[in-house]
Amino acid sequence: MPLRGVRIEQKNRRNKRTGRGLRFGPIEIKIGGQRLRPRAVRFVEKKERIVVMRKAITLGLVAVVLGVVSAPAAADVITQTELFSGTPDFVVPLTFDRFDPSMGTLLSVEIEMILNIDGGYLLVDNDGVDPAVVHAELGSSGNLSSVDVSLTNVLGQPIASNLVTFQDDDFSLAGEDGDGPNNQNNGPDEATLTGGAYSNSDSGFIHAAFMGNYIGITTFDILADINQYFSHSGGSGVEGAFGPVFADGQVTVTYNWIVPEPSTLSLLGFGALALIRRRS
Ligand SMILES: [Ca+2]
Ligand SMILES: [Ca+2]
Repeated sequence: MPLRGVRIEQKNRRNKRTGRGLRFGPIEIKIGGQRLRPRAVRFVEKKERIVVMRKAITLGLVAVVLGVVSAPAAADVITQTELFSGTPDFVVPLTFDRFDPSMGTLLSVEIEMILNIDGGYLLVDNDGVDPAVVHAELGSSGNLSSVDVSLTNVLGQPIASNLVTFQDDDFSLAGEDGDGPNNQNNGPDEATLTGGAYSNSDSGFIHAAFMGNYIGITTFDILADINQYFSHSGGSGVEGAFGPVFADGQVTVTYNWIVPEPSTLSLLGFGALALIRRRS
């Protein structure tokens, strides 16, 4: 059972007077970073240590009670997912609800983008005299943006600003076999990367400085900008022919939040403090 904000510490210390061995220092109980009973550092005898340990166990039990009631009474998650699909290039606005502050306290906001591709092709044709090894990539790139909210993550970087889902392959192409520029003949100087189903994603938690953007009773839009992506490299005499991929995916906004119950907390807190005072 977690003891939220409660620490029971006892450090080993070297006896400065005799310089011998390690001895137990005083037990310290801290709640919320505050020491419960401030004591000077001193060395305690074994018998006294047992008494102190018993006191610590009693206080620990109180702390357990405190820990239980001070834990969020209702931690919850709200997840909203909006879908997109089509043949790139396209831009689609995705609309989400802000977090209603009357419900409780917003702890974090996570944004995730998933981008799937399927189909399409990239043909590479060597028109140079020398054979060439060509690296080909085929896919789609996705970019999220918004004028309503910030998409900056906890490291200060934009979330899903350039998410690329692609497949790639390397082809050994023979030298030009006679098709010439702007023409292909399915010869040994050509190869085709045929599009299949692939997926990629990017996600991150919104920087605390921008969480306020997500609080309110209105909605906000995120623009998903989806584009074709292809490239080939490895032969300067290579030309390409291209068929577009189909893309689909989703953007998910997740709110982690709690409902604090301050009245119950303070009542039990006072009760526990009274118990601590009576026993110490
Ligand atoms: Ca050729
Ligand atoms: Ca050609």
